[in-house]
Amino acid sequence: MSTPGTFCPDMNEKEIKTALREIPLGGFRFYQQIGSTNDTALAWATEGAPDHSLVVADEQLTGRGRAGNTWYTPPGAALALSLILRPSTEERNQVSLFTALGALAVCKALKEYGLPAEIKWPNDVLIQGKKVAGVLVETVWMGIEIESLILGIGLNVLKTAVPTADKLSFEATSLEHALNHPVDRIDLIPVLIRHLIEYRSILGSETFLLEWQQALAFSGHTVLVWGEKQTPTTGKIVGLGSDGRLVLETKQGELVEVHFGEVHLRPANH
Ligand code: BT5
Repeated sequence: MSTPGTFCPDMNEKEIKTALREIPLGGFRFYQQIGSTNDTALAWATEGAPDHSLVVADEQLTGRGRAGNTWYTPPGAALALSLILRPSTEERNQVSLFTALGALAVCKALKEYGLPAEIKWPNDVLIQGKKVAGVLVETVWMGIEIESLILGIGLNVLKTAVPTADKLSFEATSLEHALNHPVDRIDLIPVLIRHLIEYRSILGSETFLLEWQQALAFSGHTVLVWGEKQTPTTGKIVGLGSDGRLVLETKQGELVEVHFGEVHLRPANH
């Protein structure tokens, strides 16, 4: 792992491939500049990319978040990657857990850098209450079956990755800011992919749900949630249901399960 003295700001295909040599990838594509790694991965998946094929880009011009939100990935500063997964029959029934898989892997990777990270349910990773990463899972359908999943992760590594406040709906940060020194993005890629593969092997298990629950941001605190399918609800986060839905306890003592999907969550005092 890099120390500040060995910091290397550039990313190039050869070095990433070398860093990934021990990771069992199905394929690998690197782009200095791209529209969105998820779009490229979606197209590659449709063309038959094998399981665990990876798309990495230095810069995204049309990086996406959920529901048409923009995800900013300026050059030389962030990680933007998409992993193509060919789900097993069992995994097809657990599609809603892949967002957590991505978020958990980011948390575990950041832990290796000494950073305690938390998951703002469902898809944000926070350090010190600020967003450092976002996860976007998209699906490729074949008839009525999910044929592939695209697990996209955007992570602010250097300070220059963080957009200006006018572009944000929630405060953001970077690894560099939190650690007070820069981090080599190339070192981070295999760490992250290793944890993605590890969590995939225990998807939906008790350990998976427990680690997810332990990583929940604002646990025990009152939050407001709202979304496309979710009526605005205020309640205290009490944990996760057996299928990974967030469970809130309202002021009246009622337990409410939050729908998966385009859900927004804010601490009630935000
Ligand atoms: C997400 O959406 O957080 C999912 C972001 C996924 C990005 C990755 S990068 C690789 C892959 N390729 C893609 O095109 N996408 C994926 P959401 O929860 O909707 O949050 C989006 C919101 O986060 C925006 O509306 C901004 O407010 C904020 N945002 C945008 N860029 C950010 C950044 N670099 N850091 C922190 N917040 C950001």
